[in-house]
This record gives sequence, structure tokens and C-alpha cells, in this order.
Amino acid sequence: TNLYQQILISKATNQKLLAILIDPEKVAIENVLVLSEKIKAAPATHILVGGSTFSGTHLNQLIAVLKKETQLPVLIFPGHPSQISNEADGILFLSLLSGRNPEYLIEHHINSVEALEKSNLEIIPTGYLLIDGGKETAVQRVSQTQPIEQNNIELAYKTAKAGEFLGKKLIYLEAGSGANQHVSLEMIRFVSQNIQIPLIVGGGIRSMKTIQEIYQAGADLVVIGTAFENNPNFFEL
Ligand code: 1GP
Repeated sequence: TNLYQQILISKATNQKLLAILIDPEKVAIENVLVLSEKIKAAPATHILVGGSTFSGTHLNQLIAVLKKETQLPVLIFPGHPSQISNEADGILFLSLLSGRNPEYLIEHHINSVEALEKSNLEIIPTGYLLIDGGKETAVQRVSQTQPIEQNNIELAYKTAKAGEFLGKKLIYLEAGSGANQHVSLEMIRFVSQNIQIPLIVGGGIRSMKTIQEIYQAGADLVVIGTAFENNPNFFEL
């Protein structure tokens, strides 16, 4: 079974998934072994690798070590076509559906074809929705797009549903890394109840209690970046 089928099985059996997001910009290669130990001790089911601004060269090595040490599936979470690495298992092929910037709707995707054709990556079409997290986040700054307001649940739902109709396999509700406010439980509840495909939620999630609330609201996979970055013992608390 491939990665997407595993996610579907987890959804069908109500087994919640947890991804730790590693921003290659913030990890020096000499620290990856220690980081891998921390990930192994965490209840993570997936590792996401990517970021809005990474332009370094150690991506392949970073992913190879993470995979070998943790034995977890690694998915590229690309901010740019240069972040495609064949060392990973798959890629969340993101369309920034909340925005109106053609670069993040099709241009970067065209520019990714050559690298993807050469790779063995499992490509998972993902509708990516930026929701206002209470401050300007890197996604907003780099993509030059406006987020959906937290109280505009109808727009979030219609955008997610349009993504499903377009054939996206996942919907990702993103408040932005380091957001002041995570996506509201009300929005998660409404969107998850009205789409068939699995729902990812991330951005500004800082406690185990919040993770549980977000699962209960209907998220199938939660992404934790900053909280784990700041405290690798986060999940032990
Ligand atoms: C960002 O959703 C992820 O793309 C994770 O956000 O860093 O706030 O956990 P945090």
C-alpha cells in the first residue's frame, strides 16, 4: 500500500496521524542524529520536510538520515520546486487554493515536472488553504497571498470542497508556522464534516491538549513544527 492509501485507512479506522515538520533551514546536518532520536521518542507517524525559504544544499542528506534513523515516511512539504528530493517517500503537491497567485496555483508545479518525472516520489495532490493566524506568517509573505479570515468558515469550506471537486486527495488547513492562533475548532469541524478526503491541520499548535481538540474537531493529521523545534521533549510533557 502507498502512503495515501495508509492515510485513507487511518481515516476510516479513526487512527489519528501526527507529522513533525522539519524546516531544513533550521537544522544543521550535524544535529540530525540527535533530532532523529527525539522524533523516534515522539508519537509521530510522518515527517514533513520543507519550508517557505530554504535554499540550502544539504536537503538530500538531511532526509536520508531522518529516514534511516526514524524509519518514518518522509513527505516533502515544498515551498519551492528546488525543495524536491528523491530521498523522500512522497510529496504534498500543494495548490495554494486560498490565494490568487498563479505561481502557487500552477507555475511552480510546471517547474517541478522535470524533477518529479525523474523521481520515485509518490505525488499527493493537496489543496492548501492559508487561514489567518493572527499575524503575517512566512507563507503569506513569500506567496504574496491573503489568508482566509478565521470567521469566514463558508469560504474555507467552499474552497476546500472546490479542491475536492478538482481532484485533490488531501486538504491542508494552515494557519502558518508560528501563528498566534491555530485554525479554529469551528472551522475544522465544518470543513471536515463537509469533505470526504482526509484533512490536515497545522500552524500555531502548541499543546497536547490542543492537538486532541483538533483531532476531535475532525482533523485526520496534525502538523507540529515550531513547538517541537523549540522543545524536542514537547510530546513527553
Ligand atoms: C507550518 O503547519 C505547519 O507549515 C506547522 O506550524 O510551526 O506553527 O507548528 P507550526
